[in-house]
Amino acid sequence: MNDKLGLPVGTTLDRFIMRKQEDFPYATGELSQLLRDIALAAKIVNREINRAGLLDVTGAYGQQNVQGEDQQKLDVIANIRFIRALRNGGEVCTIVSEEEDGVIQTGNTKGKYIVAIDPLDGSSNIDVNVSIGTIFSIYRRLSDQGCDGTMEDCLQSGVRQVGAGYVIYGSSTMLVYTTGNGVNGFTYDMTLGEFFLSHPNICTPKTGSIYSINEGSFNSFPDGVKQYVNYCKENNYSARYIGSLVADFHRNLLKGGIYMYPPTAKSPNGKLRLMYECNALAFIVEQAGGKATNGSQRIMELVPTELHQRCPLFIGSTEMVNKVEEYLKAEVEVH
Ligand code: P6P
Repeated sequence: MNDKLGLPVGTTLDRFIMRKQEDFPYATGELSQLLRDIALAAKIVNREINRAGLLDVTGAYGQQNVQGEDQQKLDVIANIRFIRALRNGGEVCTIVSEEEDGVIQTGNTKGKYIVAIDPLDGSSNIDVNVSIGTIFSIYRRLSDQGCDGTMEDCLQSGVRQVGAGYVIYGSSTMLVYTTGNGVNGFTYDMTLGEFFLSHPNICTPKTGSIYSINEGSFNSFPDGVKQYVNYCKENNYSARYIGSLVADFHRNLLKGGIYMYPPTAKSPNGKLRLMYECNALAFIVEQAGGKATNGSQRIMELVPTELHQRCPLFIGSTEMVNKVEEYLKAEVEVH
């Protein structure tokens, strides 16, 4: 199989990035270098995760992040590794990280790019050996080069992303990303230390029969979501919920399905963060032919006002997202 460029499965990530760059006559290579920097950090974090059980870097770090969530040791390690790789790479002026209260200025004042990142999502699953992931969005800065990135640079809508991707540290480690021309997946070969093109030109099925949601919160779901969950049961869909966003999203992307994190009593605005979870996965799923909304609005058109703001997320196969939106719309019309 080949991707849109005709590059064969087995092409290295580096060669793929170079060929993609050739397609952009005015590309000067900075975005390509940024992607390489992310891949480098992913390799390092992958090694730390694989050794976690042996090096006693599992478990809680003993502090909480800005979200008030207990940081895991690997959360902190991953955050340090990605910030270091982006700082040393030189292309990124400012970073928004789930693990940091405010923005991180890298000192690369000539850097053209902003990165919003969840260095290690689902980290509570680390100790029980469940797949976890890194999620990232890339934006061009709006401010002039020569100074630190601004808050306006960081609070851009998802439609302004120039790149987005995730790393899934699972039965195999994969990097899946888009720069706005389709979605491609690369599988990591630890023996060679390389990512190889394994899933060229990923297209997600228009519909599916897998639904992912934490039904433990069913009683506090909006009525429209309750009705859709019951619709899934009546149609004998499969309930698949790993509790790790990247793992649930990746399976649904390849097989067809929908992941939902609606407003709940515990998380009235949903649990997932717009800047470094929802926007990135929304860009990917749209590039793969799917859909991502907050139940009524396109995720990528939401205008961010805070770095760590949360939003409800309905993401996956277009026809499945449309269906839950029908139930939610009917709920609104009834009230
Ligand atoms: P709940 C992990 O903490 C995470 O951010 C996502 O990876 C995951 O899908 C979700 O939260 C799980 O949340 O409330 O169902 O445990």
